[in-house]
Amino acid sequence: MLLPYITFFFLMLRTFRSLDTVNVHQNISDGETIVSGNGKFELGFFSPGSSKNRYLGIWFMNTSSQTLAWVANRETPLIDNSGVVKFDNQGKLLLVNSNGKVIWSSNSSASSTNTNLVAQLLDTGNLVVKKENKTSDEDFIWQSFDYPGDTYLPGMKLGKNFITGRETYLTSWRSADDPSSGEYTLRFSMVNDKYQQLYIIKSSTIETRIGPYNGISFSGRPQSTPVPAILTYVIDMVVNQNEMYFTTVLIGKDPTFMSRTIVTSNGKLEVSHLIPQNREWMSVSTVPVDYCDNYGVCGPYGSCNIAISPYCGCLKGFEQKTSNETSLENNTSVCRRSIALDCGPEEGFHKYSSMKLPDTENAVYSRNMSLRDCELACKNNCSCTAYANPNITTGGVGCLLWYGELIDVRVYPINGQDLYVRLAASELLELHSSINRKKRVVMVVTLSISVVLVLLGLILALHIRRKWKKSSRSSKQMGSAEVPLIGLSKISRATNDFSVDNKLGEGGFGPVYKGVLDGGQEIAVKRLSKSSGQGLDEFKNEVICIAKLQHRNLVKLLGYCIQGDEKMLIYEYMSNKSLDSFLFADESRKSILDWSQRFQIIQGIARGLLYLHQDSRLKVVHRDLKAGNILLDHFMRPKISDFGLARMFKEDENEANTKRVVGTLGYIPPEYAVNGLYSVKSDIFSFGVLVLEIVGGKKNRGFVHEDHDDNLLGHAWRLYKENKSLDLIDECIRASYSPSEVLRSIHVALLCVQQRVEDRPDTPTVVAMLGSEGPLPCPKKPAFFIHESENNSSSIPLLSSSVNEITFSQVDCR
Ligand code: ACK
Repeated sequence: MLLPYITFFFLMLRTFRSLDTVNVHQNISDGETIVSGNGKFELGFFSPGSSKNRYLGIWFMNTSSQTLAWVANRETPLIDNSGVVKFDNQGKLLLVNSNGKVIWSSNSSASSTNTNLVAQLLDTGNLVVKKENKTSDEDFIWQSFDYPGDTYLPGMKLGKNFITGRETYLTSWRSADDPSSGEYTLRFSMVNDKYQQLYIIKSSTIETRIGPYNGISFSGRPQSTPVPAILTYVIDMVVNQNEMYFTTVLIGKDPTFMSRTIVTSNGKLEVSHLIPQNREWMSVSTVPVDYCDNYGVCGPYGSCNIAISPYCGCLKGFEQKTSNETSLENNTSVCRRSIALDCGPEEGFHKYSSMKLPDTENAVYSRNMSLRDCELACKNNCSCTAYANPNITTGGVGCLLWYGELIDVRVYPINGQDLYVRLAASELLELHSSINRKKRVVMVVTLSISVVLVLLGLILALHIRRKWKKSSRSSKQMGSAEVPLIGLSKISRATNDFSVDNKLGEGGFGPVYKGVLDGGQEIAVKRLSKSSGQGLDEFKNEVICIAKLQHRNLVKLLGYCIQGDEKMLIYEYMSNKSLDSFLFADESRKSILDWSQRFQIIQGIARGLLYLHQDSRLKVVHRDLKAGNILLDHFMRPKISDFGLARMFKEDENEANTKRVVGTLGYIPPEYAVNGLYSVKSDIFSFGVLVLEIVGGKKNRGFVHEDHDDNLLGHAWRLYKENKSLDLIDECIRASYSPSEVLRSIHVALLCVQQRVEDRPDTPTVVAMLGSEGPLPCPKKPAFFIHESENNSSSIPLLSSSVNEITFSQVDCR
């Protein structure tokens, strides 16, 4: 008897879960959830960590462990599963316990009673109350983004509304088990006319200052791991009479990308990105980073430098107080002016470069003042102690004037700013003459060294000249390659002298190293071994060919190097390496690539090929398309690499002939293996093999089956004829695949590996067939190689004849 009710209950639950909206007649009970339209966020009841308390919250979906983005009743937990969210027609969300007592309310109200009100969980993770058909921010009656907990999500505004007085800031959780307000907050500087900076505050003490805002980001936030090139964070700073806030906007749409920023319960601000492959959060930047991030740690006029010991010193023109002075004054300040100011006309400013600008609480900002006017304004006011232009985007316009002590200054190794500090005339004179003295000493030393160097140089010149002539001859042959020539020393530095630790692997033509250029860019260096088969011709070919090509599915060549005997290609670094390192690996690595990723990889490779064959400035046949030559970036997007064997065709040229058959067995089409004929259809054949390998997770060459001797192509054809194509699928993705996409991929692959060139589809057709759902032509028996016997050492494979007899299919075929 109970069964129908239980079934009905689960049906209700499932229907409910797919909704992102509830109206005034619907309640949400513990156990029920609503899901944002894009499937990224879910709202419902949860218990954090080991706690038994129940809370209403919003969490990220598809993460390996539950990650909360917002909690409603963080201070008033429910002690059992009886919680219900009600929603009244005045726009109020109410959380009610088993006694009917309201334990949390959104405290919002619509201007009039309205039955068309809805509560909706938006794609951004924002829970909003609004009239049913309203979409804009201003129309929301209430939104959870105005009441954040410890998490900042892109699109949220942190700051203050001067009209309502509401301040929006983050507050840490007490602990992982307890979302109630912890000790730490992240707040914007709150005085209306102050320049923008952020503080991490413990109770009411500033722990760390992040900023000031430099027009692009908050200085003092460490360089985070770069977001993928197609995504950019833009900080939007809004300051007007009514409000002052900042928000971040993600530009460039990668639907899988998720980011969050939290204040942890131990007072750190942490930015993390979700890694789609393992659904785990990767921390990309954390503040505070080091000792110098402790707010004001070196006292007023002190300067912290993490690169020297001790970290704390005084700004130039200031000196350490004696211990007597410090104890007499009974404060922690340790720096004082070496020479007191008298506001005389000779007083001026000393420029400190690469600094974190002092706390702007003591500063006044003028948006339109030039740096020269800024200096004059500071000079004309005896209590002005320093000035700077905080905004690096305005070309020198914008002026901050500090009055009183300069606090929380540090030296940055990179990305610091210029600060001009007022000093007494005699101090400036002393500083500048000591700088001049130093300059003179440096000049004398430099001159003597130069003389010695010139002599040495002359001796070396002849030797270098000889070497240079040799390498420039090679460089000239590169013609008009559109990528820079990079010096060997730079590459050596980037790869730690080609250390074994940096080695990524060994390609056909030599080792590949990971490197990091001086600016921080990660690279992969393909170093052609002297003994390799890739001579100067193939090298030139690869540079000239790929330098002219730019597409998101082709690996990007950043530069090349020819010096002496060394020949190197410098590529963008692909953090997930090659496709074969996933496809043909052990179960756990294989299963990282689920079906939807595999299908996207198939489509990405097809688009890359379309560009090579048709859309680029050249018509290029790759000739060595295989899983090992598909590299995967941070987001598992495929990029075709290794253009050493590629050939450029003239626009009206369709086919070429070679006596030297190159490529990789298992991927070579019959007309090329036997007659040396190649065309874009050779790449189509290799693509077909590759697709079957991606679907099946097995190599074509070396494929064994207990029932027959066919290779993967033969096996796929057998299954196709028996209407069992789905049996081809890699075991470890059985849980994730879409049958229609798998069947379509196999069908298209079989068309690509046809024996006769004219039976294979052209590249635009391949791309179109993969992206549509319409009927497909029927494949004939593919060109598959008879299984090679163990002792067959022939490098040119034997072909089975293709018999054009069966027109039988699973996907509709014409
Ligand atoms: O499969 P893998 O780990 O990925 O091993 C090979 C190895 O170098 C020899 O080709 C890796 N490799 C090649 N080019 C790149 C690149 N641009 N970024 C990262 N790894 C690369 C490849």
